[in-house]
Amino acid sequence: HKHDGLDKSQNPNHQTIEILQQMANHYDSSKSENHQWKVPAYRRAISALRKQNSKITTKDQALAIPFIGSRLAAKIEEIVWTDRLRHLDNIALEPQDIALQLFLKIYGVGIAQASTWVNQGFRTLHHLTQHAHPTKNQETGIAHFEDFLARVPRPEIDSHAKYLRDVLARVAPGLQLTVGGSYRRGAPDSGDIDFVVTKPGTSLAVLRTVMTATVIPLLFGSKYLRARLATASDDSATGSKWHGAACLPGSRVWRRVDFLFVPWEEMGAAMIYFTGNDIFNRSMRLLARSEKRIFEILGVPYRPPEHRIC
Ligand code: DCP
Ligand code: MG
Ligand code: MN
Repeated sequence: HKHDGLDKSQNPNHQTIEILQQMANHYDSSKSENHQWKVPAYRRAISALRKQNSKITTKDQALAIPFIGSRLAAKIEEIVWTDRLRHLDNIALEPQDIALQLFLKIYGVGIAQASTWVNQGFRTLHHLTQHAHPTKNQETGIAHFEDFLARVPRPEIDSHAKYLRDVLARVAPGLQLTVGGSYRRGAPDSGDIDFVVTKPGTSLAVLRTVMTATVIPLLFGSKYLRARLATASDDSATGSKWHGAACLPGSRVWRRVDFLFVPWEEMGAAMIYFTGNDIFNRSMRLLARSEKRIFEILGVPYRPPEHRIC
C-alpha cells in the first residue's frame, strides 16, 4: 500500500485526479438523485486519466481521452487552471467538505494534505495543532490563519516598502526594492506583499548572499521578519526566492511577504513575471513558446538558426 501511495503522487495528473475523486465521493454520498448519476462517469474518467503519461491541461487534450466527455473535459481544464474546486461553493456541504475547505485556506496546505487530515478525522484548526503533527510552516499557517487570509491594504504596503528601503539604505546601499504582484497592478489591497530586489551590476549569487546573510537576519533581529515559510522549490543556496512573514513595528498582524532576487540584466523579464497576474503570465509564456513570434514582437526579421552567426 505504501508503494501505491508513492506511484499515485508521481502521476502527472495526481492533483486533478485527487479533486475529481473528491467530487465523485461528494456526489456518491449526496442524497440528491440529481447528482448520483454522475458518479460512474467520474470513476471512468478518473481511471482513464490515471493511465495518461503526461499532464492533461486543456479541454481538447482531455476530450481526446476515451470516457471523458465535454463537460468533464471542461471541468478538468478548470481544475488545472484554478487549482481549486469553485464548484464546491454552490452545493450543500457535508462536515468533511467544510473541514476540507477550512484546511485548504491554511497557507501552504494543498489538496493532498487537507484531504489526508480530513480522512484522519480532523475537523478544526484546534484538532490539527493538538493531534495532527503539523510541520513548522503549517504551524505558522494555522497560528496566523486569520492574518494570512486578511487582505493587505495598499497604504500598508507603502509602509512596508518604506521600512525596507530605509533598512537597505543603511546596511546594503545600492540594493533597489520594487513592489510587484497585485500592488504593481494597482490593486487597492493584496493577498501578500511581493518585493523584487536588484542591484545594478550584481549577480544573483552576490545578491542572494547579501540578502540571506546580512539583510534577512537583520530584519529578523528588528522583529520585522517573524518567520520563514520555505517551500519545496525554495533553495537558499541556488534559489532566487524567499518566502516568509513580516510584521510592521506597532502592528500585530503578520503579513505574507515574498522576496525575488533578480540580477540587473534580468529585471525586464522578472518584472513581467512578478507583476502577473498568473493567468496573464501563462498566456505570455504560451506566446513566447513560438520562436518566430518572438522575432515578430521584437521587430527583428526572422532568421533560421543557421543564419544566426553574427
Ligand atoms: N505568479 C505566476 N504564477 C503563479 C504564481 C505567481 O506567474 N502560479 C507570478 C504572478 C503574480 C506574482 O507571481 O502576480 C506574485 O504572485 P502572488 O501569488 O503574490 O499573486 P498576486 O500578487 O498577483 O496576487 P495577490 O494579491 O493574491 O498576492
Ligand atoms: Mg502577491
Ligand atoms: Mn506573492
